[in-house]
Amino acid sequence: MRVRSLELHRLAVPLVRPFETSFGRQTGRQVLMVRVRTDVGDGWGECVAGTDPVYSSEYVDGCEDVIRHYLGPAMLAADDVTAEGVAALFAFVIGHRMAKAAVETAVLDAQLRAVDTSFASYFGAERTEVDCGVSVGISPTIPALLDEVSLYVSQGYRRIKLKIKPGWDLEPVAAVRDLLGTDALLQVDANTAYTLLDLDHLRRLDEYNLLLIEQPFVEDDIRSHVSLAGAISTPVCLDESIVNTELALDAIDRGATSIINIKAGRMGGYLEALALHDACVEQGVPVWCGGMLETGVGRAANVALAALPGFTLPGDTSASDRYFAEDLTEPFVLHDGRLTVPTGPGSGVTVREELLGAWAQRPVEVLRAG
Ligand code: OSB
Ligand code: MG
Repeated sequence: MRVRSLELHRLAVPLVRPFETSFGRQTGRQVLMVRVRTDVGDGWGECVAGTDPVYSSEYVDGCEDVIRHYLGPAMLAADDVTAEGVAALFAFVIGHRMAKAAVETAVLDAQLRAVDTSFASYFGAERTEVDCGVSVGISPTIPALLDEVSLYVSQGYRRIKLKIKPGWDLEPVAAVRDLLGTDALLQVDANTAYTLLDLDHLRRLDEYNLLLIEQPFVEDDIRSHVSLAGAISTPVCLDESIVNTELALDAIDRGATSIINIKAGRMGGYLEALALHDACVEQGVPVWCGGMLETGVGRAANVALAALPGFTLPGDTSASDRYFAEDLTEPFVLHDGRLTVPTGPGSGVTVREELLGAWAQRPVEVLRAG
């Protein structure tokens, strides 16, 4: 296909409640949405980068800049663009995976819509619905946390993930384990808030029958994750560190991680995410689908990915109303703790143009060839 233009939409999307992690508290999301307009039709991709470079080195203004100055012009100059060729087209730019993923996903959406194929069938999804978990932020108090967890349990979520940090770990985990009972699926996510000096403290999490502990140490520090994994019985799962398949396989070989959180946005796109999924299936390493507070556009693709056979643990694929009073697309609604995998062409969801206008932070920027 030929890409005629790329549109950069910057939206301010309100959250239904603040979301707090070890790296900060947010009350809304600044979202970059990319629309490609091609000779075979249009496609959308959502950029998962946050407002500030605190989860990864990427941030939304930086993504916009790299698309404007590098990725967009390269794509507009190409005679024949395919989703499978996007990674090679963008290889001259080092890193910037979240920006690359947004553009690649928009191209894939356009490409698949043109041949009436869903993301799910292109990915090789085997399920029509996926088990859903929910990520629960750091609360002001334990009672407030228990209220929030109780709400999600009553809504049917099949797994709870608690954000932890030093000073907010053993106590909230113990209280939630008590609330849920011994067998309910419970895991924790530290978002790099600890160091190896905390090893003895982290070992105390073993008491709570957790599915896993996600990313206790900084993303480059594979060695400390190896040490921790050897010292605790709770499985260690990497998130931030997993930026491509090669590094993931290396971390698995070294014993740093025995479960992988796959986020396509963090890995440069769904094609790289598929490659990692396949490699993990081959190695017998369970994977689950992470999230980045996506609107319906990103959520649709995540739900399709989570329907692949290697995704054996519930993902952070929660319903639209976990984060948004109104979603940018038709809402994703939980049924018996599951979301239905979209079956329509491309992402299978439709962007509500009126919300693009209502949430616009600034006028749409259009990149054209020449
Ligand atoms: O570490 O998984 C994470 C949100 C933003 C950035 C990083 C993370 C998260 C979440 C929420 O945990 C996932 C979601 O519900 O979309
Ligand atoms: Mg995480």
